[in-house]
Parts: sequence; C-alpha cells; structure tokens
Amino acid sequence: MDSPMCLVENADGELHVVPGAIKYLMGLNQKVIVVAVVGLYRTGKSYLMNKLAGKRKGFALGATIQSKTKGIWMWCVPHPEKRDHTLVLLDTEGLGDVEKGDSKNDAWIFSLAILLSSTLVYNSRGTIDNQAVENLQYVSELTERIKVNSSSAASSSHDDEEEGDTQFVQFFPNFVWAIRDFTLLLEIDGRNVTEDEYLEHSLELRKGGGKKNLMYNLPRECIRNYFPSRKCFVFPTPTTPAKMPHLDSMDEADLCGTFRKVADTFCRFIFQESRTKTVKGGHKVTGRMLGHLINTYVETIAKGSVPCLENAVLAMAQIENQAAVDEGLAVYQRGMEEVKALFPVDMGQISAHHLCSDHQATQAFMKRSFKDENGDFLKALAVAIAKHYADLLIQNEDASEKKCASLLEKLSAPMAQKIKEGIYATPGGYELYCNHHDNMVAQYRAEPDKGVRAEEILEQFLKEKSLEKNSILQADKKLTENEKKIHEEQEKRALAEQAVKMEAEKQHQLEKLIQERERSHQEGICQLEAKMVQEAKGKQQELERALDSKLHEQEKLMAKGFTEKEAAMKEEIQSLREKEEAKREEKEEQSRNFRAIAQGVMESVSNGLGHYFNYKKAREQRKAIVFKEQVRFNLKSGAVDNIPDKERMTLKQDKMATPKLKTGAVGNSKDTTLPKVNTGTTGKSPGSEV
Ligand SMILES: Nc1nc2c(ncn2[C@@H]2O[C@H](COP(=O)(O)OP(=O)(O)OP(=O)(O)O)[C@@H](O)[C@H]2O)c(=O)[nH]1
Ligand SMILES: [Mg+2]
Repeated sequence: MDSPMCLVENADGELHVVPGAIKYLMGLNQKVIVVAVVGLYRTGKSYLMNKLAGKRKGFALGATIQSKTKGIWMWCVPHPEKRDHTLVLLDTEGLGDVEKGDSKNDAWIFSLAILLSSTLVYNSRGTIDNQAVENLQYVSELTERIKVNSSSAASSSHDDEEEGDTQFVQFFPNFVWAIRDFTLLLEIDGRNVTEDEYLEHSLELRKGGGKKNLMYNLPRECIRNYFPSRKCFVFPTPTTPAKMPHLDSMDEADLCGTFRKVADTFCRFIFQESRTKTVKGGHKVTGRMLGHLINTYVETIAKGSVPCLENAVLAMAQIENQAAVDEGLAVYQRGMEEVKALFPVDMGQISAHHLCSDHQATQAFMKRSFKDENGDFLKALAVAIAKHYADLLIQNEDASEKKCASLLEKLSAPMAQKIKEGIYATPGGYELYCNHHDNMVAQYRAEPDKGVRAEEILEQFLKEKSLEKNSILQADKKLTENEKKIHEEQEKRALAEQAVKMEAEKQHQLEKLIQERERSHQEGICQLEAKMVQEAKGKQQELERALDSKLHEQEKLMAKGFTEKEAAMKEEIQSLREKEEAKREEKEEQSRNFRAIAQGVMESVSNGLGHYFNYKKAREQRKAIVFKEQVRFNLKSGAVDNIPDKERMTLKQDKMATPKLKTGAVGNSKDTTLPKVNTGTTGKSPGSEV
C-alpha cells in the first residue's frame, strides 16, 4: 500500500466502513500486527504513525490548530522484522475536539481502536498529570462499549459486566503511552526513574475512600486492570517551535538528536514487541479476518448496539469456514484436473491423485478454518470432495467403457464383414471363426490404458458374441453333434472364466476404495488432531498471558500495601486459574470429541460416494435388462440354443410378465438423473446377421 486510505468514515457523528479499504483487507492473506494510535487532537499522532511506516509523509498532518484526521485511517506496510506479517497502522481521529464536541462519538473511535489493535499507542503532550489521565476517561466507560460474551451482550446484569471486565485483559492490546514534548527531568523524590517507572508512578492509586479519591482512582484502576502490559516513551520536542509546522518536510538529520533516538527506540519496541492480532479463542487474525471484524464492529455500532467480541468471532468463523470449504474444494478440483485429462486411467492412478488432492484440500481447509468445533465445515468439505470424486469415478468409468467399446467395435469389424460375406457359413467355418475371435481378444488385451472397465466390457461383448458364435457352431456341417456339445461346454467355461476376471476387476476397485477410505481417515484424524491441539494452545496462551499480567499487577499492589484491592485481584486471579483448569479439562474432552468428529467426517465421505455406488447399481440393473432383451430377441428369431437353463426359465417368465423395454432406457431405476449408459455394440442384434 503506497499511501494510507480511510478505513472508517465519520460523517455527522455516524461511523461507516469504506468499502475500498475493506476490499483491500479482504485480499490480504498474511497475519496482521495492528498498531493503533489514539489521543487528544493535534498532539502529533499522525506524525508518529508515519515514523512507524518509515516514511516522512503518509498520514496527513496539517499545520493549523484545526483537527486533521477524521475517522480511522489505515496504512498496511510490510512488517520490517516479521516477513510473514503485515503491519497495519491505524491512525485515528483526535479525541476531545472542541469544534466536534461529541464525546460519545470519540468513545466509539477509542473502543474501535482497542477492538482492532494488538498494540494501542496512547499519545499525549506534556506530562502525565491528572488531566492527562482523565483525558483517558474512555477507559472507564469500556464495559458499556465492549462486551466479551454474547450472553453479556444480550443482558447487562452486573455479574456479566464483572465477567467481561475481568476478561478484557485476555483480549485487549498492549498499551504504550507516548508522551510528546516532554521537557521535565525524569526524577521522583530526587531519584532518577525510568519512563516506565514514571508511568507507574502516575498510575498509582490513592488510599482511602471518599468521592474525590474514588474519581481519582477510577481511570487509573481501569488502565491497570485492562492493560497490565504497559510501556512508556517520553519524547522531547522534535525541533524548534518555528519549524514545527513544517515537520513533515524536514530531513531526519535536522531533527533534534534525542527526539530521533527516542523515536528509534519506540519504533524498535513496537516492531519487536507487538503481537499478532488475535481474537477471542487465541485465533491469529489475517488481513481478511480483520476486514470481517471491522465490518461487524462498525455495523453493530451503527445499529446502536454494543460490539461483542464473541459474536464478532462467531460471525467471522461462519464466513471464513465456508470460504475454507470452498477453497479446499477448489484445491481438490485443481489437483484432479491433471488426472482427469488422462481418463480413462486405472484405479491406482485415480486413487493416488485423489489421496494427494484430498490431503492438500484438507490442509488448505485447516489453514483457513477456525472454531469449527463440531467439525461441521470439515464434514461439508468431505462431502463436497466425495461427491466430486464420485463424479470423476463415473466419468472415468464412462471413458473406459467408451474406449473399450469402440476398440472392440474396431477389432471386430473385419469379422462382422466376413459374416456378411458368409465366410464362416461353410464346413470348418466355426474353427476359422474361433481363430479370428481368439486373435481379436488377444489384440484387445494387448491394448494399453483401457481403464477400469476393460474386463467388464469384454465380458459383456463376449456374452453377446456367444450367441453369434453358437449360431456358427450349430451351422457347421463339418462337426458332429458330439463335437458341437464339447464346443458348447468349452464356450460356457470361457464365459465363466471371463466373468471371474470381471469380478476380480470390480473387487480390486472396491478394495482400492476401502484402502483409500482408511488412509484418508487416518490422515484426517492427524490433521484434525493437530488443528485442535493448535487451537487449544491458542486459548491456553491467551489465559496464561492474562494470568501472568494479573499476578504481576498483584505484586505491585502488594508492594504498595493495597490489601483490599489485592483481595479483589486475588478473586480475579482465582477466576482465571479456574478457567485455565477448565480449559485443560476441555482439551481432554476435545481429544475425545475429535475422534467422534473424524468418524462423522468418514460417514460424510461414504454419503458423498453413495452417488457413485447408486450409479453402479443402476448400471448393473440396466445391463441385465439389456442382456435379457437381446436374448429374448434371439429366442424369438430362434438363433439361441445355448442359454443356460436357469436363465431361459426366468426369461420365459419375464416374457409373460414384463412389457418390452427399449435398449438403454432406465426402466426400473428410481434415479432419473443417472447418466445414460452407452451400450456399445449391444444396440445391434448379434446373430441376426449370420
Ligand atoms: N510540538 C510538537 N509538534 C508536533 C510533534 N509532532 C508533530 N507535530 C506537529 O503538530 C501538528 C499536528 O501533527 P499531527 O501529527 O497532524 O497531529 P494529530 O494528533 O494527528 O492531529 P489530529 O489528526 O488533528 O488529531 C503538525 O504541525 C506536526 O508537524 C511533536 O512531537 N511536538
Ligand atoms: Mg492526525
């Protein structure tokens, strides 16, 4: 991004997002570190943000007393130290502008900065006096402007607020106080202090009750409670008052040396210490997710409601998880393109591609999805992949059938011609026919890449040809009745052997599918487990961080003798500890759960593949009908004598019971969407040409 763009417009006291900026974020797949600056108007916020961007110009400054930045502006730059992260700088409208005079609007801008950032820079001028702390009044109103859980968003009971209050610490950004134009010595009671000690000193609480002390303590307590991770930088003036309005056109070298030094330390601290933006549950946020978050929060505020962390995450998870399903499926489809172009292929080939693409698709899904706690979206992906795979299996089978049928048609054409010419209708014609026939079958077998139905189509073809063969056998005057009987028996054996080969082919395919299922099941479990471990780790870290900071804060209070505050703090710490324990138990529960989810995913795969098995079943049924039709035709024409007795019996019964069916019609199939099967050479009536 070459220059900043407006992210949230603030017109007539109403906030709305700028679609162009959201679109930009939606295209950003990198994780983000978000640094937002807030503070009184005209205090050098935009100038400081430009420093973080490493540019002299960028966020507009303006040299007059009138406030310059309106709404929230965004500048996305490559993170100078974390190459796989984008640094998102948010410059906000100055607070307390007398011309605007809308503190409610200010409070929303302040809340948005907190909700969106992983580091919040509070910028003020002069010293941290009481006024400076009071200017941070918005912190004391945060419980009214931010809800953590959806239950507390719906109700506003005191307990819920308390709960939210304690939880803020888990989700709030790190806090950095930047004091500008600091001219005093960092000394307290004659002792040199660090900037951080100065900040802590300014945030110290007053002992004793009374309204005055209560008011004094309130903002300080809020800052201490919500932002246990605090840091302070004191900046001297950057240049002389006369040059100040032209600061953004001054060379770095012309700025005051100490200012440059502090600015450098400040930037280094921000780059090194700012965390990746996370949302409730510890999920790391990408640019795209940040776009969703901003949309949800600003829409909620515009509707007059209070933004809720949990609801925003749930809404984002729905959108992101559906997108993860779509992305996973797209990865799978792309992965299968290569093998699709080679159809027909054997089962091993399509299966290997399927496993590999399935793995990549699940990986892509896992990378993008989050909070898919019941595995519903993972199941949706499994079904979508299984359906696509089922379609491909069918296409591959159809391609195999087409190739085999046309190969057989081509190879049998010379024999068909010879039948027409009556070459086999002579004494000794049967032997000649058998030689040509065996030769043709050998040529068929020698042809490579016939696909998964090579044996099945051959079996079908040989069954059809057996009628023709038998006619030639019966007509051959060179053979005795006894020899004819022996040949008939041989033919039956050959057909039975071919049926065994076809069954073996089908069995092999089925076994491959079962193996595949097993392998992808194992893989799925591994990927799901890894994802759940990672998500649980995120939640755990979130709690640990909160707990650490509270413990740290407790130590400080103890040191200052705030026993009653310490008691309250102890309760908070206890509540966080209980949560941590509960999370641990939840983790164990989850690991039990995930096997159930993985099982559910496997069932979804079976359902998705059901389409393929239905298709196969319907095809078998059609084949049986077509075959019976042919036999019936030959029975009528008197050309068939070698039909097994059992089959002949059923045919006779059928003849009386069922109406005649057309070849290729799906007479008894309920599924009218099934593709029409190419019956290849079966459309003709074998034997009739002899
Ligand atoms: N005295 C002083 N002036 C500064 C400093 N940094 C920037 N300025 C000048 O102060 C004026 C306002 O700076 P901005 O960065 O626009 O301040 P801002 O806080 O973003 O102002 P708004 O957007 O109106 O809230 C400009 O003329 C800057 O050159 C500083 O550290 N000290
Ligand atoms: Mg500004």
